[in-house]
Amino acid sequence: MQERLLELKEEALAKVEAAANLKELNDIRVAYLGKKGPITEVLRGMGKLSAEERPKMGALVNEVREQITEKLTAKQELLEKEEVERKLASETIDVTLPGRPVNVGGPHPLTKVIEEIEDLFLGMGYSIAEGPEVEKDYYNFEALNLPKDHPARDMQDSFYITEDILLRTQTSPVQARTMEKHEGKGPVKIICPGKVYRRDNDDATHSHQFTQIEGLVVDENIRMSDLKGTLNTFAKKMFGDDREIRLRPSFFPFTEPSVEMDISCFKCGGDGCNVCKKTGWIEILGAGMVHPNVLEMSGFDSKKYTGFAFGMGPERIAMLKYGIDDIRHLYTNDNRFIKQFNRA
Ligand code: 2NM
Repeated sequence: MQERLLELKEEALAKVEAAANLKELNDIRVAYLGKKGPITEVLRGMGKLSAEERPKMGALVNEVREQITEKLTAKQELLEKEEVERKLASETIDVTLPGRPVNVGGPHPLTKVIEEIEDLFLGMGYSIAEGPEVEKDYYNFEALNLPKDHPARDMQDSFYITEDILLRTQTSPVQARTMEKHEGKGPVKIICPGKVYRRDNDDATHSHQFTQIEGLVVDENIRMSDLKGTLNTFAKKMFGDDREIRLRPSFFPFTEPSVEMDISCFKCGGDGCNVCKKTGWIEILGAGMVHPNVLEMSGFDSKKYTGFAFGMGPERIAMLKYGIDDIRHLYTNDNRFIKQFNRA
């Protein structure tokens, strides 16, 4: 029995010595010292020994186990240390290497124009109103004096989702909703920036999705002169102090009378150049006095209240301002394009 124990000890110590990794070491630990291992088996056989031999053998078993355990622990420490050293060697970082360049973007030109217009109107006491892009036919058309079968609905081919739900074709439904919320009481003084959608084939000047900013003021005694003064201030703040404006008669179903506003060309000052197509004037926005039908449908007494409204396209303004020749540049998000507006 003693011989068998010493044999097992030598065997175990040799294997521990030869173990190549922690997994092998653990397997050896289980094989020799575990409950089903040969040493436990020797212990079990001790019942057959005489009372004299039993303590001696017990002591020997304990000594053998201790020696194996000691060797295991030492080997484990060695293997762990080797592993750490291997890791350190393979994961060295050369702190002198230059960093990888980060492709930094910049503010999007469209965002810049929208924020500039927003700031300008906020400074004149307007609030910003927002609403859903998936809109009811009622707010998008009906409440804006465009009843079903109105010929002007053809002007805006729309993305319909159901018979009476569509992607809004303008931001004016937000204004109809806001007026409704006021329950017939003024003043209303808002701008509505946001995305709109029209069924159009994309090209250099058209996009099926673009942005609009529309403004609305409703109160007692709002007149055309208020609209004109507001637009004049806007034109000068946005395009330069020496801008002049001119209003041309136009038509929109939701305003009467309706106008279009031109500004004197900010590039040539009115002499005629490539930006203004030799006319000296650049068309910027549409506007007008809110149609009484629109006021009434949104709950305002059109005998007591009047209002003006205007609408513009930030894409067009951004393209004019930055000399962008294709609207699609604003949507392809090529960083080489966007980066150029960091400083402007
Ligand atoms: C424009 C031109 C003229 C407009 C009208 C309204 C509302 F809701 F008050 F009826 N919102 N926006 C309007 C008027 C928009 O865009 C070229």
